[in-house]
Amino acid sequence: MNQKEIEQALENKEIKVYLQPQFDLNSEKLVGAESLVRWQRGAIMVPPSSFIPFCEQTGFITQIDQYVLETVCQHMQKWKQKIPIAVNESRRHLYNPHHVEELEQTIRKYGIEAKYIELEMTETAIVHDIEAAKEAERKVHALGFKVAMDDFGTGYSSFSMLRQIEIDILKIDKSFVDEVTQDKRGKIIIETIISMAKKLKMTTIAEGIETKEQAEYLKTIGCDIAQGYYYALPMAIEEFERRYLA
Ligand code: G
Ligand code: MN
Repeated sequence: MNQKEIEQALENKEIKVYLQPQFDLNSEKLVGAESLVRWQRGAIMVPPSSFIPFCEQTGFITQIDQYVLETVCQHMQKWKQKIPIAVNESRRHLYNPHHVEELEQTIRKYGIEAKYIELEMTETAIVHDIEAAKEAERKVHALGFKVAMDDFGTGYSSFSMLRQIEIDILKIDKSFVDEVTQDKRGKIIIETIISMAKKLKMTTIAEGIETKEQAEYLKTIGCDIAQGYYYALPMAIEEFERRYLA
């Protein structure tokens, strides 16, 4: 894979935006979705893990992120039922002084209110440059966007970071969810994360829920929102609309 191939893939619409629904753990109602990219290369579906790191390196990720936001806004514009959609934000954006303006221009173009867009920053990106992340958080919050911390628990110094930066939504990484039904220590850790998040007034989303047992357990410990294969795989936007918004 090289730069030219990726650029062409984006141009030729081989890079697709998928949505994975998120459900309220108590009511089981749809409460949002995360947008995720897929590269449909002929018959092959290239997973994001094999092209996103490359795009992060070259900086092309900023164009992919912009394409995702634009595509999501285009669709949201026609939805009657308003639900928030999460988009993943590359750490690259932290260093682009015009990025926040671009975000605002894009949502304005489609008449989307900022509160319906959740910007996911990974814990690792935030730790990497906490000052830049704080600045970005302040600016996007001033415009009304929601801020989510992605992959919580996989990086380091997560806790001190939560003190320094204002986060609306905590996305608890799949690795915690995986262990939750077998492991007593894992249970204590995830319960504590959720109770802390509540006290800090953050919404909690558990990622990568694959079994009923995991869902039941997360519900009993007060986790707010669920996302994972147990509920639904990421799907094409048209399918998402058909299944959930018709
Ligand atoms: O890092 P981030 O949370 O943005 O990435 C989410 C990734 O996890 C996506 O690629 C998505 O397809 C994948 N995913 C979502 N739910 C599940 C799940 O229940 N099990 C597994 N193995 N992967 C999942
Ligand atoms: Mn994410």
